[in-house]
Amino acid sequence: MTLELLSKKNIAILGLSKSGISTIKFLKKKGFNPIGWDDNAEIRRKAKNKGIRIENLKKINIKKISFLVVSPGIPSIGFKRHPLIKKADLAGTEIINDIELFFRFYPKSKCIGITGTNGKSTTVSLLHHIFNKIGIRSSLGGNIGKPIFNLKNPGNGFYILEISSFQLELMKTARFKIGIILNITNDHLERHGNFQRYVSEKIKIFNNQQKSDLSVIGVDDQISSKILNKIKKKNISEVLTISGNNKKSDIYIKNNYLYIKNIFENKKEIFKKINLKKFQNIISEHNYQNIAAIYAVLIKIGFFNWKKIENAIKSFVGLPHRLQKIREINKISYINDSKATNLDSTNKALSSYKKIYWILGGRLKEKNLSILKKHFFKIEHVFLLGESKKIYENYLKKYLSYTVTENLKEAVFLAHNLAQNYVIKYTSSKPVVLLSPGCSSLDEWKNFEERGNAFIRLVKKLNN
Ligand code: UMA
Ligand code: ADP
Repeated sequence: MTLELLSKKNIAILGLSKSGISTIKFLKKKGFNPIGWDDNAEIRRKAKNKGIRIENLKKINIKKISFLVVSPGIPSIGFKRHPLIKKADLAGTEIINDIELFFRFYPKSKCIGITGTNGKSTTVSLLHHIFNKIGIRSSLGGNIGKPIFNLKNPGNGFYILEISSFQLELMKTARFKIGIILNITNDHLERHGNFQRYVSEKIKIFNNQQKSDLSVIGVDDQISSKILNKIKKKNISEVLTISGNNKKSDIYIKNNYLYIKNIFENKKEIFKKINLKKFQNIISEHNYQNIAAIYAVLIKIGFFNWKKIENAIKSFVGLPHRLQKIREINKISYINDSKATNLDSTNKALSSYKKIYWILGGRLKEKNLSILKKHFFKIEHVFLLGESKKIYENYLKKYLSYTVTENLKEAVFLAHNLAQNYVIKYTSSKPVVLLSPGCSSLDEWKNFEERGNAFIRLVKKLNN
C-alpha cells in the first residue's frame, strides 16, 4: 500500500489509550482525518478533549472504513476477539495495529524487534543504553510503554522495539532487520487460549525477514528446537542461537563465561570469551541470556570494540521492579520483583537467592507451582496475596509454611517481622524478603509498576 493510495482511505482507530492517541496524532500530522472509538466512556471523553474525532464504530457503516487500527490490549483473534473486529473483518476492512501501520509508511526503516516471554524490557533497555554509550543512534519503544509513533526517527541508527505477542497478532508486513525471541514459556494464555497459539504469535517476529536479516533464537526452552527447525527450514535469514547452557549454540554461557563461536568461519572456533562476573550489576544468570542476545546484535552490526561494550554494560543500572534491591535492614535485603508476572520469571527470582521470605500471588495465570518445587528447600515462609490465594494455599500446604494475608501491607509487615527474628537467631544468614508474585497485578493494581511502587513505599517505612 503506497502512501498515495493510503491517503484516499478512511482510517478508524479502536482503543484510545497510548497507542491509539499516538496513531491519531501521527495520522493527523500526515493530513488524514481519522476517527476514533473506545468502549470506555471516560477515555472517549478525554480523547474528545484532545481534539480527537469520536465516532461510534458500532453504528457507522464499517464497510466505509479501509483500515481499522487496533490497540494491543484489545484481542483481535481467537475466542476473545472484539465484536467490532469481527464485523470489520467480515466487511473486508483491513485490521492492523500501530506498528504495522508504521511499516506501511516506512517499510525500509531499520528495526530491531525483541520478543520473548521474559527479559524483553531488560534487553531492549540495555541495548539502547549500549548503543548510546558506543555512539550508535537508537530510539527505544513498543511494548515497553512508548508507542512507535511517539519515537524520534533515529536517522541512520536503529529503532529498538520491545514486541509483545499482543502486538504480533496484527503484524503482516513488518520486517525486523534483527528479530529476537529470547525465550518462550507459558504466559498470556487467558488471551491466546493455548500455548500453541501464543507460540505461533511469537514466531511472527521472523516473518518477512530477508537474506541480509538476522534471527536470534534462545534455545533453552522445550519449544525452542521446533522454532529453530522451522526458521532454518525457511532458509531465508541468517540464524544465531543463544543459550544459557547448550554448547552447541552460537553464543552460550558456561561457568559464568560467555562464549561466542566464530560465526564467520563456520562456527568452528571460539571467537570470543567474556567473563560475565565483571558485570556486577547484572545479577542472576537469567540476565546472561539477555546479554547473549545483545552480543548477537552487536556482532551482526559489526561492532567489535569489546572494551567499549563491556564498559557500557558495566554502567547499566538495571530497571526498576526487576529483582530491584530496595533496602537492607540487619543483613536482610528487600527485593522488588513486581514485574515477575508469570511463573518462569518467579522461577528465575527464586534461583537467585539462598534463603527466602516470599510474597506470592495476584491474578492467577498458572495454577501449578511444580516448576518452582526445586526451590522450596530455600523458602522459609510464603505470604499469600490476591485472587490466587486459595489455589496456591491448596498447592503449598503440603510443602511449605505459609500465611494467607489480607493485603500487600500485611504481607510486607509479617515478612519483615519473621525475617528479622530469623537473623537474630541465625546471625550468619542473609535472607531476602522477596516480592515475586508470579501473577499479574490486575486483581488489585493498575499495573505491575503500581504494585512495585506500593512495595517500595512499604519497605521504606519499615523500622530498623
Ligand atoms: N478497550 C476497548 N474495548 C475493549 C478493550 C479495551 O475499547 O474491549 C480500550 C481500553 O479502554 C483502552 C484501550 O482499548 O483505552 C486499550 O489499550 P491498550 O491496553 O492497548 O493500551 P495502550 O496504552 O495503548 O498500551 C499498549 C500496550 N498495552 C497492552 O498490550 C495491554 C502497552 O503494553 C504498550 O506499552 C503500549 O501499547 C505502547 O506500545 C503494556 C502491557 O501490559 C505495558 N503489555 C503486555 C505485557 O507486557 O504483558 C503485553
Ligand atoms: P519482559 O519485558 O519480557 O516482561 P523484563 O525484563 O521486564 O521482561 O523482566 C520481567 C521479569 O522476568 C523480571 O522478574 C525479571 O527479573 C525476569 N527476567 C529478566 N530476564 C529474564 C530472562 N531472560 N529469562 C527469564 N526471566 C527473566
